[in-house]
Amino acid sequence: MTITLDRHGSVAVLTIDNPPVNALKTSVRAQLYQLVEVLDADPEISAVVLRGAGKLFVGGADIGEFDRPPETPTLPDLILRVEAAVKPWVAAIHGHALGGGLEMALGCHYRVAALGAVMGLPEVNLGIIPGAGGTQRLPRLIGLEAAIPVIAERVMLDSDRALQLGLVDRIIEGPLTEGAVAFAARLSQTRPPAGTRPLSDPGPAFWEAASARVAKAAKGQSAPLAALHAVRHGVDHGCEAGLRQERETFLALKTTQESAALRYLFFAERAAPRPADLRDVTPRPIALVGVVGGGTMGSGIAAAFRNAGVPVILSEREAPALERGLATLRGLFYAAARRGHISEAEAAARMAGVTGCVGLEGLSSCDLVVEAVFEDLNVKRKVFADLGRLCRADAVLATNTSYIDPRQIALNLPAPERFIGLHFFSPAHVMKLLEVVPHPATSSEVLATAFQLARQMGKVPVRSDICEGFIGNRMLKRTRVETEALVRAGTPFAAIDAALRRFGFAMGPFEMQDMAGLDIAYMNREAARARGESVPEGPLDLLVRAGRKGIKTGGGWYDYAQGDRTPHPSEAAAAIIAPLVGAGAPLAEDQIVDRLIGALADEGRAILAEGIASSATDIDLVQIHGYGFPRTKGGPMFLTDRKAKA
Ligand code: T1G
Repeated sequence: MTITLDRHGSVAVLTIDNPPVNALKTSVRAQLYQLVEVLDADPEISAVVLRGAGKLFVGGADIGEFDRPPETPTLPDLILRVEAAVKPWVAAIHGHALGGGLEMALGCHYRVAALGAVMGLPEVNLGIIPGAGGTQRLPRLIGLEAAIPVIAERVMLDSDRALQLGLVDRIIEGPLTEGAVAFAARLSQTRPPAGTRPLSDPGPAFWEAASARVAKAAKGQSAPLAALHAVRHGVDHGCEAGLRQERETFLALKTTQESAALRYLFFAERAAPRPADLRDVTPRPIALVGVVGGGTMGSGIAAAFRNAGVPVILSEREAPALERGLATLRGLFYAAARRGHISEAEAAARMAGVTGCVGLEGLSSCDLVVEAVFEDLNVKRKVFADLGRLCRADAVLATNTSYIDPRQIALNLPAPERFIGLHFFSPAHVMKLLEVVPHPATSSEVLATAFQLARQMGKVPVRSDICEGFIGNRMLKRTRVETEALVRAGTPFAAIDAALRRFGFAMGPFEMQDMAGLDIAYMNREAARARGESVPEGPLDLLVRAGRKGIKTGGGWYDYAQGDRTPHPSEAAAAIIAPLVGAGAPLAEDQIVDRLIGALADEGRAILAEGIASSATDIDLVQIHGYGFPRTKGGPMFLTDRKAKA
């Protein structure tokens, strides 16, 4: 049974026990629907408390059920039935009450909450809108001003705020169930005003401001504005009409590719830190991390560990470089405080958890050391030779290399079973992707430790076997080959950027190169040429040789005004690359997109076939969390797979 019924005097306590998040799957709804009838008819029962087992109330409807038509009783049916119950129902909320879970609580006549509970309607994250009354009942309980950010802008409410707004009738400081029962036992048979009372229209200016705000926060996703329209429909046409329109919109959005993509990523991101083959392996405790190198990557990696509460020692070769690294770290924490992401006190605490050392000796007590020095094999080899001598035999040693073969780096390292590649993406304290690149000798315990750390840091870890560029940069290299071929054949690079921006990328590949710096790719091309690989002279080579390395030199593919990152068409760049630009007919926008997404998927299939990636989903996670692939498209593998099935 997933619902248990206990009697506390005249109060019935119903407990939903459907791990892991008490999702309101069909069988749970059916049992609850029957229990409304039973409890209404029971003369011994004066009130009902509804609670969740485990760490939360209810995490929502069961997202896993969304690929098939809803089964009865639907959640709206159940909520209407509870709302019409003869006996008063009290939702006792702890942990999370999200989506359908909060809608279920809104259908109850009262709500009490434990301290620290979190309530929200995050459906728009899944490309849908609340589909069981949230867009209608919440505004009628707490007002439009407070409800719209929850419904359409992903805002969560904690217990205190919920009490302040009237979403919660009481906060229970002691044991929640006891407090809820005591609250319910005192309820008379009078009812609070129905959650479906009319709402007065705040006028066009309110809706214009709300639409502008919601559209901006939506970042190209369609559900947030649809959620706002559902709220407004109920204001304009009454609650009944609002409930109908909300349900129609929810059912329609559920079948869109955008929602399928977002739900696909929802499950993929949660499964990523817990690969099946490591679920029974105990990770090592990591209480102190050393980071070698205080440059952009090293300071970002140190910040990522500090943001996860792990103490860090930052090591540099000389004091001035160490000071610069510590100053960069301090800047990152206080910038987060200035943006309001953390308090000043938290910024100070994060910085207090960082110590610095000159040289590597100070890292001897670390449980994990991450190397983030210059991308040169000999430099890295030397660092690991010293770490192998100075660090504890059980310390995990990791390289942040983005290109070099970890087997080469660890060539002379004793006990290579503790060695692993942890490829962070810049800025390392922001980007979620972490490519985990095991050495052939890496132990499963060290691998499990890497995945556990990724989870602790809120990162999306993806295991990659060893090839040039691992998964992400290998696919980036393929994109570069394709885009260069398009330019040579006559498609303007600015048209390629525009096409991909309209597809959903934040910026096109050429704008991206200008931001990252063309000289990095140029260096890799020159290194490949030095290895005897055939890398034909390309437009990028001509630009770098002409000193156009991107934003940092005021121009690359585009021109940039001083201190401004806005790309402007460049006659100079066009003249430099003219000898290599073809006179062929430029591709149309959809052809550009098809060609480039097709190339990404083609390289992804090769990566899968070679066993470099474990799954197509992992490849999509790399693209989404490392290279800005639009979430609403799911990833190159998801997209091409759906097209093939269409
Ligand atoms: N349905 C099905 N599975 C879910 C789920 C859900 N709603 N929420 C989580 N899971 C799975 C998840 O995939 C993972 O599976 C496991 O539970 C633990 O998740 C009608 C239409 C509740 C804050 O969007 O935010 O209601 O990998 O690692 O860190 O209007 O889960 O172990 O196999 O995230 O403790 C709206 C989504 C749904 C909330 C718990 N609700 N969930 O966090 O665990 S749509 C949401 C979360 C809806 C109605 C609409 C979090 C959590 P596995 P986890 P956690």
